[in-house]
Amino acid sequence: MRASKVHCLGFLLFLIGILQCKAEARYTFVVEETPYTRLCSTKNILTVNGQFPGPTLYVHKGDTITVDVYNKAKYNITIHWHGVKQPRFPWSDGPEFITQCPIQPGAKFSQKVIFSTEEGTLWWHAHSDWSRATVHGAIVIYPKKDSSYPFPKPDAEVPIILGEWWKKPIMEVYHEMLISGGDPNISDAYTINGQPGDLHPCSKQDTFKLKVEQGKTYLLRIINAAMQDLLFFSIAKHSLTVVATDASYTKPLTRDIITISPGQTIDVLLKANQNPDHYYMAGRVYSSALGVVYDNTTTTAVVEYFGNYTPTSPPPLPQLPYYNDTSASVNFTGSLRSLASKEYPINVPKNITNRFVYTISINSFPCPNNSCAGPNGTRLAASVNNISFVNPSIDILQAYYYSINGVFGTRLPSFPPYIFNFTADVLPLNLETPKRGTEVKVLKYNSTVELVFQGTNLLAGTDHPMHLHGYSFYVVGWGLGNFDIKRDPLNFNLVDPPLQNTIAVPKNGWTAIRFRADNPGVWFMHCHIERHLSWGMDTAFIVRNGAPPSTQLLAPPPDMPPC
Ligand SMILES: [Cu+2]
Repeated sequence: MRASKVHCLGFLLFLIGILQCKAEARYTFVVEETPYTRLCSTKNILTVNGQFPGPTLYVHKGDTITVDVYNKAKYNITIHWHGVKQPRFPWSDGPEFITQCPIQPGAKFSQKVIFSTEEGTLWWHAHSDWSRATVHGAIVIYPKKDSSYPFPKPDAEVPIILGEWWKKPIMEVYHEMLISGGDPNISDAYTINGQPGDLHPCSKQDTFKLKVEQGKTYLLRIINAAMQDLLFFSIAKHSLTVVATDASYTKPLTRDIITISPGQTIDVLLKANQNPDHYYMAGRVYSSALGVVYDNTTTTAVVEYFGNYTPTSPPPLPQLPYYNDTSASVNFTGSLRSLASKEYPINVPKNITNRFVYTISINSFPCPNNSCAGPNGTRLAASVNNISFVNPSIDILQAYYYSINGVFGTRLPSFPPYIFNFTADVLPLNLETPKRGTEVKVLKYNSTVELVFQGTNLLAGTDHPMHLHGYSFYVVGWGLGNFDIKRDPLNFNLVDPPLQNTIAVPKNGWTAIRFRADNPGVWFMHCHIERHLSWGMDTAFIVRNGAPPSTQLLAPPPDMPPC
């Protein structure tokens, strides 16, 4: 009797073990250099498991997984799970010098990835130097097993990863920019699922093809993994119905063209409802900065209907907006709405504890003898409330957790330190130079935040896709020109604002977001245009612990990469 009880207990523990193994799946990411050929030339790129784009992670809402990241390359690396909130566990969030020091060549870091409220599409990418150009992949988050989509189940699902390719090694492009102080080299092509497409040399045979059957519906999980630019995207003779962005469902929005900013994900339904034929899908840059060079090429893939027919040659190309068509961009982005239904309710903070206005600017520092490659011999920079972010010596999370002084400051201004006509055509030169610093903002647990990003026209006003780690936020308002603190809040959308982790603040305009600071930790916030990030358009929130232990930071894992 006694023995059988023990046996039962043993069997029960065995079962629980199996269940846990199932809930906590393990993946291996080996970061290594792999030769890839694009645009008629071959170079070594950093990959995960030899793949470009990298492997797709498939999870269900609420899963926790572990990814064992092995660095077999000769560069430092970190991996970030973009849009995954990692409740109470910033330790494996990934941004270099914010939540960890890099994984050094030969080292390994086991990263726990904790999914909670996210459902839809996210992605993972490197978060050190510019390695994310090729080190990235999709994350597909299915609904919980007993649940389904808030739209008819599509017949098939396909990740569409938009990327950016340089013939030069990306580290060279990055280091040349740092040394010269000027703009980086523009890319040679954009890519769809790693391929530049038919309009580029030596590319046609490998162009990505989406095979479709007439009458069926396809869920395209579109990710903008490009480094430097917002992109317009469209499919010839087909409309796209947006159903989610940044792993949060939206009211269906049907458009011929979408705009997607670096960091953002957009799920769309594509109905194969045209004559069986070949049709191009295409992506092209939306670049709003005056006088800044950009990659003006078009990337394509082909939607190919099954059946016996002679395809139109070449296939029809979609019409994309002009390169600097700000109204096309804001018209789309400003039309996104949360589902805000009974099954998918929203929870916009109404009583605001913390009100902030952050200017986001392109700046410049003087150079000795005007010897840099920025405007008038200066060095290009960028800032948040006039502070250009400097990477600390060790990561901010470690310094905060172990109370190590002198690593970061907590004095990021809550409001712009200088008030001027932020979006004027001409601005005094003396406003161009920011301060340098590693300043963050500390928030009380469960306090609420309303943050207005105010774009400025210093040097060259442009769109800034601002990304916050550890949270999704409600985009409650936006406008062109200067934010009016009295008038504009009256028009905020508190009914069905979209819930996003990245929002493109329009050129010479502003965007207001709200969130509740209920995830303790250190959370990076930065522009997702890679050169702006490198120039200092970055800061972080430190969200303090709450009183109950269940609202406090979890302990660090034993294998945090050493600084
Ligand atoms: Cu930016």
